[in-house]
Amino acid sequence: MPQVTVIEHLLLHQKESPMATGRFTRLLNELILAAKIISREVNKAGLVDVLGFTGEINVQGEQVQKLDDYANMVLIHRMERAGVLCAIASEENADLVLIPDQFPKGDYFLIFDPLDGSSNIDANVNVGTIFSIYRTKEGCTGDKLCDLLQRGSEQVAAGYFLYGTSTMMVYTTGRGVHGFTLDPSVGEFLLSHPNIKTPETGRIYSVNEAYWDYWDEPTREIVRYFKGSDNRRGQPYGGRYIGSLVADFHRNLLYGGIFLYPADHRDPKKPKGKLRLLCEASPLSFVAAQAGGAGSDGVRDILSIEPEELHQRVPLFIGSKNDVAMVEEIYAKARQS
Ligand code: FBP
Repeated sequence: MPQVTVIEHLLLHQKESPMATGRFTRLLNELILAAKIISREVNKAGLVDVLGFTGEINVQGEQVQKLDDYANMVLIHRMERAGVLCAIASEENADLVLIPDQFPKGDYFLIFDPLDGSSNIDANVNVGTIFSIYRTKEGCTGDKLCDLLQRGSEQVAAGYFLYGTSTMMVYTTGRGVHGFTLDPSVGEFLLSHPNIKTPETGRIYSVNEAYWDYWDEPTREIVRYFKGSDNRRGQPYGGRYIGSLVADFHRNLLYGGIFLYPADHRDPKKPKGKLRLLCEASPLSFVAAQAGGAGSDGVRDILSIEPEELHQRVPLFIGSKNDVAMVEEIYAKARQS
């Protein structure tokens, strides 16, 4: 297969998009550079002082991992200088990160989870960077949150970098989903998975069943559906759970399956599950939808949710479309009964 780089692929696709200007390519170029720097650090994590905690607690109430902090710093440093952004939002920062005055600004808004799966970093398990890109609303300056919060269906691009056996980039600009693998010998992401399509019915379910006691009855019925034989497959789905959303999502995208992080009814603080709408659920739901899959909060399409807060959380059911539809069906039946 001819070696196609991300930028070449983008330029090829750009011709199809009247809105495309060089600015988006510039944004993606900076994002790719940041991911290469993070990938280098992740790959040698055990050899340099980036394992463990910084001692700080982040806006999510979680202990900050050194590598998470490093990834966040690298991304903000690179993206501030991209010259095409009006603002940045990170899972690690309580508020918007505005572009310093010394740098040129633009009309793109970037949201990211700098290192997803942080609880797995020290154990050398796959982690990733998730990103989501919007354009500021017409006539808005882009430095106020209200200007920037938009439904997932308004994303102009989204995707993730997966730091695993190899480092991959998977993204969509609304024209299908494409995967690239980093070739360290040339330092380039090369096209390895063109036009990814996910099976309509999966064969894997990914959920942390340790929360069984904290789920409501319809949620338990859903998990029973996937782990039993009384389902569309007529046999149990395979149970796989890495505990890194980006890694679980990627495997299920390729093989077919569903990732579930239901609402937790134990702790009133987490009525809506754990995962963040803007930096996790929306970007991955855009990728899923573009690959023929879907993302839902159990009731509605994640891409239709109007965000109210920067760090808003949602229950997440994402992957093969027939499996996500089954989740919504079981919750709908429970609401009617
Ligand atoms: P962060 O690591 O970005 O905070 O993401 C949350 C996450 O680690 C997901 O990657 C993963 O799917 C989930 O939390 C695991 O949660 P739990 O340990 O409750 O199963």
